[in-house]
Amino acid sequence: MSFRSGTVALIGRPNAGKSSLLNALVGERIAAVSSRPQTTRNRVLGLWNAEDMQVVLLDTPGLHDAWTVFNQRMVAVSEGVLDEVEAICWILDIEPLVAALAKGAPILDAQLITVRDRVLARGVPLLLVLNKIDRVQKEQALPVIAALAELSPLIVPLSAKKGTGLDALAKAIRRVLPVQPGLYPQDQLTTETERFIVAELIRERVMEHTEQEVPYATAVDIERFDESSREAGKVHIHAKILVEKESQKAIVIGQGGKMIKRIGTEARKTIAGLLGCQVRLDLFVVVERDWTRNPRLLRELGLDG
Ligand SMILES: Nc1nc2c(ncn2[C@@H]2O[C@H](COP(=O)(O)OP(=O)(O)OP(=O)(O)O)[C@@H](O)[C@H]2O)c(=O)[nH]1
Ligand SMILES: [Mg+2]
Repeated sequence: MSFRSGTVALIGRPNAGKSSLLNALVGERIAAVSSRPQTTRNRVLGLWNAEDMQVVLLDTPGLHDAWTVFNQRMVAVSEGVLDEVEAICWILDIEPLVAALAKGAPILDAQLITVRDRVLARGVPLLLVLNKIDRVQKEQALPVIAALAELSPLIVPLSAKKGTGLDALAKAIRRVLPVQPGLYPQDQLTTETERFIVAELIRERVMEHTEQEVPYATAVDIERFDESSREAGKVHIHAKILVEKESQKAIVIGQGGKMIKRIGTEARKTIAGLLGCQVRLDLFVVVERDWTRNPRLLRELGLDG
């Protein structure tokens, strides 16, 4: 069978499951996933290596109404990615679409129509992924597929979380990729640095366990990534969790240090899985006022676009 490869953007609303899908396809936890919207802040590249194709997947920040400078930058990142790809994979959470049809409302609300228009304007093949299929009945999914059929002939219902429907997505993507060799070695998972992924996996745990504004006031900076004992199976990581206020620092640390301990324990497990070795993880919570508006810090954190 001829080998195909190419670059595909994963775009969609915050929380649709783009990063979950990236991880499911890559087969490793490389992108942060949390139940909060706007978890992803950067473009994240993952390689989906199948026997007969290599897909360069670009995970993106969720497309939403940008209202702060920081969020505008996130939307700009997603828009920019659309210029670099052979195909666009638009991830939609199927649950609200089922609900819209049940109410007799149009399947795409105003925000989704904006996304649709931006995507169609690119003129590259569009695949629709209806994610979270595990949350609805099959009979409910069929009318959604019918209602979206005019947008694309390539519609794949799946569950990124359960890993079901991925074969159908592979088939659909193969149809739109050119016959050409892969750009990267077949055993490579990503071009992101381990440092970046580790920071993301720590931030993911903060986002999952904190509430209100705290998830959005947080960034993670890896101060030290000591690999001197890696051959012996050990890595020592020193990471700073940046917040904007003292009150947020207190929340991230938690009563008696309970919260930071939980974040550290969970993050360490995932990081150890990713690095394939033992990990010592030291976390420090630091107040850095206005880091989301500080160009120097944004640059240091790779968040300046
Ligand atoms: N039930 C169910 N939940 C899912 C599925 N895929 C993702 N989720 C959950 O949806 C939430 C959001 O997932 P993410 O992968 O972070 O979504 P995202 O689109 O990357 O979100 P942003 O980065 O904020 O734009 C998480 O709680 C996931 O566990 C799925 O197939 N089924
Ligand atoms: Mg994401």
